[in-house]
Amino acid sequence: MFELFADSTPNARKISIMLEEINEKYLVTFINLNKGEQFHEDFKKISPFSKIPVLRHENQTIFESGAILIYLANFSGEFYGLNQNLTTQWLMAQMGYIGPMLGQHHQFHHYNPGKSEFGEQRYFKIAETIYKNLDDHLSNNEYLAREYSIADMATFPWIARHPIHDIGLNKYLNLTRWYNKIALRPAVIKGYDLLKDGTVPPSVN
Ligand SMILES: N[C@@H](CCC(=O)N[C@@H](CS)C(=O)NCC(=O)O)C(=O)O
Repeated sequence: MFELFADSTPNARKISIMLEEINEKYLVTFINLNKGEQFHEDFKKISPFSKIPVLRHENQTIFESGAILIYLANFSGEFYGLNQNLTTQWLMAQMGYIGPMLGQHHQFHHYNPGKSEFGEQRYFKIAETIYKNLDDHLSNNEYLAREYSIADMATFPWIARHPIHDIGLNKYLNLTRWYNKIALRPAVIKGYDLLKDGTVPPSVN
């Protein structure tokens, strides 16, 4: 049995999607970020930077969503792809670039508009470039790393925030094709609804 410490955010959804994909049972322990529960001393013992997600399995806990996905891929023997270097490369691109940059775009463009014109413009442009670069790559690749893998599971919940990005996902045909295909997977639909409150991946208009 796995225990996932999470709130309904893209980084946490990566893990619930993977747990559904490998058909493992898991309990979600809700860490309410708005209430600052990530800063509780007990939680800090398993998450030194006070971030979700954290996964508990048997006698160990793991923080950092990329590390958790690799752990689960090794545990299950699934979704690391035939070429693990390729999968790791795209997973790390999500962890080190796509996630952090789109996260800044959320902050400046959506949650705090009007506070910094520079921040808004900088991260809007970067978000647009990320859409374009992913679209280019997906123009001759079905998935990020050949087969459907933890790299796609890591990236999907970030692109699923497209309604707040205001970039216009529908202009990027290859990225939209990839997004729609993943959004139809039963495990993705179940895992996306991490808190079981009926949340579904947003459709592309
Ligand atoms: N690199 C980390 C990032 C984790 C992260 O930023 N989590 C956010 C939610 S998506 C969080 O816990 N934020 C709480 C805070 O910053 O106080 C990972 O991928 O696990």
